[in-house]
Amino acid sequence: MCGLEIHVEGDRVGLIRADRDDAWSKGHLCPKGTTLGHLHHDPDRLRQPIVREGDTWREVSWDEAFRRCSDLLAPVIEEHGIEAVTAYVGNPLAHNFSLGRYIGILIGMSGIPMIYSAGTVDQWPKNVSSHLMYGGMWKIPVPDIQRTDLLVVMGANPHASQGSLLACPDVMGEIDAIRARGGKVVVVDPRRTGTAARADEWMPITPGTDAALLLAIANVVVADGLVRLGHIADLLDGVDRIEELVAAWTPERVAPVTGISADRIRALARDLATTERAVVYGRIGLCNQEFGTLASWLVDVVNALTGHLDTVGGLMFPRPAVWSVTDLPMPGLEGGAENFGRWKTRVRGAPEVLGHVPVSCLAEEIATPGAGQIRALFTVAGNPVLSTPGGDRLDAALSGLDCMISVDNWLNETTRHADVILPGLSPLEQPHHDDLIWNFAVGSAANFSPAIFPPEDGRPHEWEILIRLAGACLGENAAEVDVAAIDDGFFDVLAGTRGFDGPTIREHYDHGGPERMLDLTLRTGPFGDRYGEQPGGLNLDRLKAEPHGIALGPNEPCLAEVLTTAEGKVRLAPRYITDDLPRLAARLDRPADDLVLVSRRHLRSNNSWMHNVNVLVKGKDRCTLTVHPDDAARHGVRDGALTRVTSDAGTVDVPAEVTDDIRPGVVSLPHGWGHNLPGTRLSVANDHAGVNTNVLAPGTFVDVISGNAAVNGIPVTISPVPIP
Ligand SMILES: Nc1nc2c(c(=O)[nH]1)N[C@H]1C(S)=C(S)[C@@H](COP(=O)(O)OP(=O)(O)OC[C@H]3O[C@@H](n4cnc5c(=O)[nH]c(N)nc54)[C@H](O)[C@@H]3O)O[C@H]1N2
Ligand SMILES: Nc1nc2c(c(=O)[nH]1)N[C@H]1C(S)=C(S)[C@@H](COP(=O)(O)OP(=O)(O)OC[C@H]3O[C@@H](n4cnc5c(=O)[nH]c(N)nc54)[C@H](O)[C@@H]3O)O[C@H]1N2
Ligand SMILES: [Mo]
Repeated sequence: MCGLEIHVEGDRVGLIRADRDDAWSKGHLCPKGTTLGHLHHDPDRLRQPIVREGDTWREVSWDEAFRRCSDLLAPVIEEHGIEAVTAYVGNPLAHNFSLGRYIGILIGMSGIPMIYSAGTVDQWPKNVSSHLMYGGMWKIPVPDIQRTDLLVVMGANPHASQGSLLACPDVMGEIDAIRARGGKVVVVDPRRTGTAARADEWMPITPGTDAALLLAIANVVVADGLVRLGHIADLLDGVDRIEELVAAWTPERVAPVTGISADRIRALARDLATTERAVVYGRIGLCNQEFGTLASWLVDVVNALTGHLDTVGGLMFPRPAVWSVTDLPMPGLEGGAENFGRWKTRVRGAPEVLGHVPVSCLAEEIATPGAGQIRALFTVAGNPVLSTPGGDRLDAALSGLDCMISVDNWLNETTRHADVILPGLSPLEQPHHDDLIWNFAVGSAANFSPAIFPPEDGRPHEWEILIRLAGACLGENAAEVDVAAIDDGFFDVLAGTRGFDGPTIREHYDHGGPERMLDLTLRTGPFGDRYGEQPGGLNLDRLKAEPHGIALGPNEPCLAEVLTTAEGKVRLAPRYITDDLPRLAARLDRPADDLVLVSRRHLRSNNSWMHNVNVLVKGKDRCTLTVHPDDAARHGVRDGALTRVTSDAGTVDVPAEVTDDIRPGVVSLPHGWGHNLPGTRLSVANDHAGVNTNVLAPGTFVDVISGNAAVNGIPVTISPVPIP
């Protein structure tokens, strides 16, 4: 979403820098953005489909690759049905228009009954709370950090991530600006992060106990008579119920387990309630934990009780210029939680929630023989061997598949198991309009970037690959699928949801694909020209005439229009979630863990896949175990020395980094490392291998009611690795 200025010399990318005139990012850029040229020129990046032949790979034509996909899928489907086929879809879908828009075709049209995704190692708890509170899993309010005077950051480190479920250019600049205008920033995190270092206060919390902290904050707000519902009072259902529920959760009760003193909790609660513009922001540290849904829900509850939901400087609902596929209603998910658990997984018996089960189930569903066994897998822009709990088990299971097809640009830890790899275009060979992430932006804007380089002759776009694979699942030869017809059909469905006749408005176009769909979703969006009904409104041609993009203003209160619950109100106390409170209460009485593991991110990294860019990985090794000096001393661990970390799930040996920037009793590893596996083609990443933290993550350690992985708060032991 940051505007780039890309200088090209012939067919080479020269300098990439921030576009100072960009209407949205105004010259801000993170180090990843400057490396698109490296990704484009990376000699390891696949440019041709490859098919496995025993232990070797052969580059083939697209026709042959597609044909091979059909040949591999057909016998599986014939013998075991489409139920034996699944897909894992990964994070880059969220910022690749071609994939993000068309994955729905692979999933929806192919007949694949269910898929796995990175969602259950990420934001699933927030999806659950939003679905139950507001009536839509993607109706996620974001903190209005540009206009707030008190920001409480819980389980997020925008210093590294640049904001998550929060799109705002130069987040750290905005955090500095809060303080510069006399406001305050508090960071609740077991680690003293780069964000905490720039805040007024760091609250080192015990991992997994944020829900208890938030309940105590709500308790004080209620007990002190500070509830202030403001203009949304009539839109809130269940305030009384919340007041009852929080009564038992006094600061004194939660202080010992959270590690935050009762006085401090009271003061923070009062600050939140009495500051006109204040907001609590919670992110992945609150989701990827044992009580993820409770914590994610309570963030919104506390904001609502203190008058900071749907208000300037509080949590606000974005209004993206372009509506995304996440706006489409999900069949079977009307209503509330009564629709959860429609089915359970075969091996573990995990119930589906919002159509997903814990991603760690995938390994056992592949490895366990019997009716219903998964025998064919698509991976689309995902690297679950590194990024999901028990990735080592999945790694072992993948080689037992009858058919694995990966839509991916690299031969990495996951795709090395594929039978066919179908590479997408480089980020510079395709146009770009950020899609999903505008749903989480502090304001509205639109920006279209044309492709810089033409794709090599005959190379399909990823949307086309996805359509062909859907066809293959239906028994067609993927090479011969009528891509245009399916694309037209999809367009018509989307147009229909906005009250337009697809075939009629298709007359406006001489092309299909993502650009046509982008135009549709822009024109029928809140700022669009509605194909002439709103003269002066936006369309793609107008957007293209503005290379620096178009800013459309900050978020505005709009709760009433956002809500899609049956009664048109916020369900502040959904039964499905409040029923989970006894599990949290039991946590208060559990003996303290000696040592637990949490995850972290680094600025010059992106999950598992940008480690093949030399400028991002050079310098000090970042895949280290951070340990507090007291814990290091207790366990005989020395700074820089190889240290053994063991959990119920596995063991890794990794250099320790002794630092007091972490709470005693907590150690931390970044995720996305563990490269240099045999058969991968990642020359740079393999020289900076690191270890896979997800070997330590037990797949069964989840936030029970969402099924989301708890990769934070994993009990571990540490010891020095003996020097042979
Ligand atoms: N322990 C622990 N584990 C975690 C997390 C954590 O905090 N701690 N975080 C979780 C989170 S939030 C996420 S989102 C997941 C990420 O999990 P994944 O999405 O599975 O992992 P990524 O590393 O993002 O993998 C991206 C894949 O996409 C490929 N790719 C990159 N660009 C493109 C493209 O343009 N087209 C195609 N077709 N492929 C492309 C890359 O080669 C790579 O294989 O990890 C999760 N895992
Ligand atoms: N540079 C860079 N940017 C990224 C990514 C990347 O890999 N690199 N990944 C992208 C993706 S896919 C995502 S989802 C976002 C995530 O963006 P963020 O949510 O900001 O994720 P992190 O930077 O991992 O910060 C999470 C913090 O939660 C803390 N934490 C762990 N357990 C707990 C707990 O129990 N309670 C509390 N209060 N805190 C806890 C961790 O110490 C960590 O500091 O970042 C995105 N941006
Ligand atoms: Mo993520």
